[in-house]
Parts: sequence; C-alpha cells; structure tokens
Amino acid sequence: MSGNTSKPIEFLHVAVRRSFEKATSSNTPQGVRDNLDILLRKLGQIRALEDRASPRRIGVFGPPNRGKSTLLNELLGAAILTTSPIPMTRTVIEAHRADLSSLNSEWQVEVIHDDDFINTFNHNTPEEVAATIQQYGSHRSGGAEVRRIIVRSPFNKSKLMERNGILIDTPGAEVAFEDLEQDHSEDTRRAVGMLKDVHVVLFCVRADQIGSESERAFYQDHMRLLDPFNIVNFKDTNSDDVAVIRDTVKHYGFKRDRIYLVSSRDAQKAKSTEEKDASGLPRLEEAIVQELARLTPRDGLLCCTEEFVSVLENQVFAGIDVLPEQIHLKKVLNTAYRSAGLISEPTERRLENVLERLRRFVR
Ligand SMILES: Nc1nc2c(ncn2[C@@H]2O[C@H](COP(=O)(O)OP(=O)(O)OP(=O)(O)O)[C@@H](O)[C@H]2O)c(=O)[nH]1
Ligand SMILES: [Mg+2]
Repeated sequence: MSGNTSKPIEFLHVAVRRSFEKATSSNTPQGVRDNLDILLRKLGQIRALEDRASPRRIGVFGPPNRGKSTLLNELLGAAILTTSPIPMTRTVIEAHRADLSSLNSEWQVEVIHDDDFINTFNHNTPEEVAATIQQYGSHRSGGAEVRRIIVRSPFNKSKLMERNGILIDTPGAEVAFEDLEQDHSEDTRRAVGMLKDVHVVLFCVRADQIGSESERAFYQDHMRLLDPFNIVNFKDTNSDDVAVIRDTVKHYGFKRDRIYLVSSRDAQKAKSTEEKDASGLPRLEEAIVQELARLTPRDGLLCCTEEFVSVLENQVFAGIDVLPEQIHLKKVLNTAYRSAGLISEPTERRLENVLERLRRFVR
C-alpha cells in the first residue's frame, strides 16, 4: 500500500520545493512563502515516517507555569506529571506506549542521567510514577542532573497514545523567553534542537497573561513555521473568548484556525462528559488525532495536495507565478490518479476533486 502512495508524495514534495524556490527568488508575500515552507516540512515528515510504523512525537512547549504538564496529564489519561504554581518540570519527560508483555509491571520509569547512567523503576500505580517523576524530574528535587525521563505503560486511557503517539513534556524554557538583551543562544538552541524531532508541536500560552516580547519573538522565529497547535490555556480565568483570541492573534501572530482555547484545570475537575467538553480539551484532542492521520502517506497526500492547490489558485488569482514546471505537476497527477483507486471512499472522491483542480494548471 505504502509503495503505491509513496510516489505521488515524492513528486508532490519536489513540486512544492520548486514553488517555494520560485517564491523565495521573487517578491512573493511572506505568508505565501510560509505556507509553502510549512507544507515542505510536512511532506518531509510524511516521507520520513512512511515505511516505518514509528511513533509520532507530540511535544508541548512554552514558558513556565502555562499548565503544560496539567494539559499533558489529561491527554495521557493519567496524572503522572508534576504540576505546581512554582516552576516545576526541569527535564524532558516522554511518555511511550508499551505492551504489558514487554514490561515487568504496568508502569516502567527510566531516569536517564547526564552521564548516560539509567535508573529503571517498576511501578504499579500512576501515583508511584508521579512520585518518581517528582523526585527526579522536578525543581523540587535538586539532586544530580537528569537528562530525560521515559515512562512506559499501555496508557489505555489515552487516544493519542493509542495512535502511536509519544507525548513529550518539556521544562518551561524560562531563560529562552526572558528579556532579549541577554544572550540566551544556548537555551534557545536547546529548545530549538528539541523541536526538530517533534512531529506535532503544541505551544502553550495563558488566557489571563499576555506573553513577553521575547516570547513573541521566540514564537515568530522558531515556532511559527512548525505550524503548532496554539493552545490558550486557563480559559476558566477569562470569560471573553473573542477578546482572548483577538489578543493572541495580535500579540503572537497566531493563525486563527490553529488556536485552541482550553482549561486544563476544568478538564481535570470535570465530572461529566458535558463538563469535559466545555473545557475544550476533547476538541483539541480530536484535532491532534486528525493531525496524526495526516502524517500518513494516504491522508497526507490528500491534505498536502489540497493545501498546495489552494496556494497555486490564490497566487494565480493574485497574478503571482509560483507554479512549478509542468513536468513536476504531470508526475504528481499521473502517480496520484493511479493510487486514487486504492484509497477508500470518500477520501478517493476528495482526492479526485483536488486532482481535477490541479489538472487545470497543466497545459
Ligand atoms: N486556573 C487554571 N489553572 C491551571 C490550568 N492549568 C493548570 N493550572 C494550574 O497552573 C499551575 C501550573 O501548571 P503546570 O501544569 O505545572 O504548568 P507547567 O507549564 O507545566 O509549568 P512548568 O513545568 O514549571 O513549566 C498549577 O498550579 C496548575 O494547577 C487552567 O487551565 N486553569
Ligand atoms: Mg510542567
């Protein structure tokens, strides 16, 4: 199956790259270049993941005290990460899905020290896991430097883990977000390095606090082109949703359709499905599930072709030429039509529709 869908993805990748090169060498508006850039990254990810059943890495980023760990606990379906109003998470913590048969107990925690020494703990309850993480992964502990903590468990209550996700909690990179006057290149480099191997990026801000100027700059310089989910947490502290969304668009430059207003605290306290839905978390979770689907060759081909064709159509309309050479478009069309019959309805119909739109650019 993947053999049949890999070709069009490869050709689409080449075609988008040509468009991007054309856009950068002419004075095409920044927004168009950004869209093509984001598309290139997605296609690269899809191709890299294609033939391996490798997990999809989902990472949450943002300054301290944004409710990142609280949010992840909800998405994990287990309260294992330490949360507190004072800066807490001080190391990268990854949650990996593992079969019970491969573990000695339901929960296994690996604490990886800076010198590569690994402590392994076997636990039976999430409370025990939380205690170990608090001991080794939070500011409260103080002890020797820990590079990374990996928690392995079946995570049966998590939709994202069920779909082969790896959830990653990162320390609030406080220094990277502090004032721009000082040199934070090392911290910034570390944060940016972590971003590189993450497939889905969650960027967390708060509804009751507008970020600093350095936070805005960090978002613009390093996050924007990763097309993150822009999560505005602490929705419970602000009743004017419209104003909050408007302010974050204005301050950070968030894309409106990537903003998710949530209250991790309300999700945590929810006693009914209605309360849970009102927290905004299930909607976010569903959107991430869909994003994971788009990282597969089939859905990825469809969504990326749709986005690419929209860019081409808009630019023709605006009188800007970012059209790749005919040969590239023809190759995408030929190979994609061949794979269309193998894709299930209604995906097939959507793919045929978008290919019809693409065909209009072929002379
Ligand atoms: N009111 C409100 N409080 C929240 C919400 N989410 C988290 N909190 C609280 O905010 C504090 C910080 O939450 P954490 O999840 O530890 O924040 P964090 O971003 O992981 O912080 P660091 O690990 O220090 O970077 C805790 O006291 C949480 O209970 C929310 O949606 N609303
Ligand atoms: Mg935290």
